Amino acid sequence: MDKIAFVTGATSGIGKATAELLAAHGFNLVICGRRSDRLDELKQALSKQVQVQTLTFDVRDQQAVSSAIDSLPEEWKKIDILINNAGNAHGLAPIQTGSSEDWDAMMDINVKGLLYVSKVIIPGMVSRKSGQIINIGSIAGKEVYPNGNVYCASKFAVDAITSGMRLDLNPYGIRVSGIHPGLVETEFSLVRFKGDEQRASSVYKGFQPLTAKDIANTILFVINCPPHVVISDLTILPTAQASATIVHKQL
Ligand code: NDP
Ligand code: 8X3
Repeated sequence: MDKIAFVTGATSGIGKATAELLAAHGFNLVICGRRSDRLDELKQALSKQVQVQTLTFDVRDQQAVSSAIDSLPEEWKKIDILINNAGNAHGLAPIQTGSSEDWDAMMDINVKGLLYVSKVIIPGMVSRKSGQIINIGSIAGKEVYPNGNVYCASKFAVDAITSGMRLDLNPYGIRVSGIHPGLVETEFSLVRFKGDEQRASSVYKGFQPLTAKDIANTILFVINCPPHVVISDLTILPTAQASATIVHKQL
């Protein structure tokens, strides 16, 4: 069987664009998310190019994560590339008024969910002494911005976990990369602002944001590096964005 890539958060945005691009480059795919209708639709489209398995689970539910992955046919359990992408921001509020439900969601999804998925997939990579893990962090995991508090903390944690994985998996030839995007126009802000379309679209007004395809291209570049090369840490920003807080907008 050709290489298998396992993509979390494939129902939307960066994960979906990555699944589409990897399919076009011949990777068989395990695509994951909670919205099974979207996974089925994507599977139907991509199955014309490669073999596709769908797994529906909430990354917060450790039992669901492991039983979903365990349910894969044996030949599909040899995952070559894990792309830990599932995640979101929930809310944008000062620390003194932030909602603890939002805090829980971000820590449980962005940090613990990434760990739960990795915990099931890494042992196979270790025993095969091969594999590649790409964790999607954020510019928010490099710089804290006002009201970003807990989302930033979750992405700083992703950055630290990525470095930790690289250290611990070094003896096994497993390549571990962190990709840290700036502003990418996806459903991200719609989720952050709880469905407020106007507020979400205003985030990307007055400049050209990154697209999900830009990040997918970056992921493909990282995957396609020769086996002796690992891109350990890559930050990618729109040209108009100089830092987490400085964006040159022309409104
Ligand atoms: P989207 O909202 O478009 O996609 C988020 C994806 O994560 C969806 O497929 C969603 O699937 C999945 N997801 C969210 N919560 C869960 C959950 N509890 N269990 C399983 N899957 C879940 O956003 P993006 O594509 O922009 O975000 C992808 C990653 O990129 C995230 O980690 C985000 O933090 C990061 N990022 C985004 C940036 C941006 O500006 N857009 C910039 C930097 C990083 P479903 O709802 O079906 O479960
Ligand atoms: C997403 C980018 O700047 O909205 O991680 O946090 S930002």
